[in-house]
Parts: sequence; C-alpha cells; structure tokens
Amino acid sequence: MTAPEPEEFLSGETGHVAGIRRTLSRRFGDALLDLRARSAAASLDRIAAAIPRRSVLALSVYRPDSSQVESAAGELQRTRHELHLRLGSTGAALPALADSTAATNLGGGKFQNLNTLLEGEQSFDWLLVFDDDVELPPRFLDRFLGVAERLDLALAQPAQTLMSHAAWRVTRRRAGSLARETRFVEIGPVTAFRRDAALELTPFPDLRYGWGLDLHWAALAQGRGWRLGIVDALPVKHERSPVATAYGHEEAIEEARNFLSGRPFVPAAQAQETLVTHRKVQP
Ligand SMILES: [Mn+2]
Repeated sequence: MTAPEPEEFLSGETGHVAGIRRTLSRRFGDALLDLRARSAAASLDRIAAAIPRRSVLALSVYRPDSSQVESAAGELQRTRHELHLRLGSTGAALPALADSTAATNLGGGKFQNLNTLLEGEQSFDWLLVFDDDVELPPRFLDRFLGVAERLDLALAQPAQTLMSHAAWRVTRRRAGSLARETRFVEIGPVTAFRRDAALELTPFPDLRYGWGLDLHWAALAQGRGWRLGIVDALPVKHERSPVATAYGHEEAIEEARNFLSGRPFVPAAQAQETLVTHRKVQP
C-alpha cells in the first residue's frame, strides 16, 4: 500500500489570520454575524429544551498556563445535562480545576493523552473533547446538543469565528446557516461524538498530532451512514495561538501519511464540501 500524497490529506491552508486588512474585515464580519445571530437565540433555546437530559463526558488536556480553559469549563458546567468533566494537565493541576483534573504531567500527544482520560469511562450519551484555547459562546452545551440531536448528527463540531485560526475552510461560520451537514468534522478545537460513534472511534489511535484522523473518521462515517455536521449558530473563538506554529509540520505530516496509508479516508477536497445547509431548525 503506497502512502498518500500530502495534498490528498492537507487542507492546503494554514488558517492563520494575519494582516491588518484581513484582520479588520474578519472582525467586522464576526460582529455582523453576531448581531444577526441574536435573533436566533430564542429558537436555539427551544431546540435546547426539546431533548431529554443527557449524560455528557467532556475531556480536555490543558497546559497549566492556559488562560481560557477555566472559563470554557465554567461555560460547560452551566448546563441542564449531567456533565462529567474529566481534565488532564500537561503540568500541575490548575487550582480552580483541581477537582476535575484526573491526570497531571501528561507528556503524550493529544490523542494519547485523551486515551488516558478515557480509560474506564463508558457511560455517557455524548463525548465532548475541547481544546484549552477556545472560548465557547453562552449556553453552549445545551444549545449545541439540541441542534446535534435534532439533526441526528453522530459527529458534530461548532463552527469557528472568522477570526479563528481554522485550517479547514468548511469549519468557519457561514452567514445564513444555523448548521450544515458535511462529510467531515475536525479533530478540534471542539469535537462531539454521539455514544455509538464514540464507542467505535475510541480508544483513539496512538497518534501524537492526529492530522488525518478526521479524514479517516469521515470515511468510516460514510460507511456507517452517520450524519456529520458543523453548527454555525454556535461559533467558538479559537483565536489565540496559530495552529501553524504550535508544533512541527513535518512530523505531523509524516504521521498522517503513515496513518492514512492502508486506511480509508475522505480526500481533503471532498472534506471541504457542505452537503446540506439548515437555515432554520424547528424544535
Ligand atoms: Mn487550539
């Protein structure tokens, strides 16, 4: 089996937002979309209220100098669902999160560390994985699960703001869309797995960077008839550290090539496609 070429599994973009013009127009675009989104708030709350109370396992591995993980965890805790927050730190536990921090001094890659947190955890309706550098919008978890269940999504992610460093165009928020059905849901910064999908996709493969893992998930989803989607109405801010400089590209690409050779995956160009746009969703 020959290893795939990088253009088959890379988005071809760094997603880094830079330059004064680009930054200003994206900031303006986010403000405009935020204004429009206000009128959707009541409908999102009705969708949120329409599903039964669920059990949610939320995992994150944080760096102890993260300035955002506490507020993200706090936002998740404002939920009507039964939330089990299970965190890991790459160093010491943050005092405010000590009760939820199940592992410290984690030294593996993202998915290796998540596997550590997942050990023995099987009783949940939804598994949610979030990065330590995201800002979640208000009433995030209730609204997000409401939309995901209403659209029967097996894998779901919130869109990212225009100002976010999103490597995949398909994951950026779109005007006039509440949510979109896609072929692809990214490995981060926030990813949700319905129970049946989580039980098939975990434990995660032993990967340090995990590039290409989402393209493999996309192929498995096609085979199983799972619906995937991106929720535009609940964009998260992933605006801090550009993905491009967070770790070495070469190693990540090499890991992806090895991982994807001999495994089915959806090619990058198809991963960018939107299948259905839901402008409104009735509860
Ligand atoms: Mn991040």
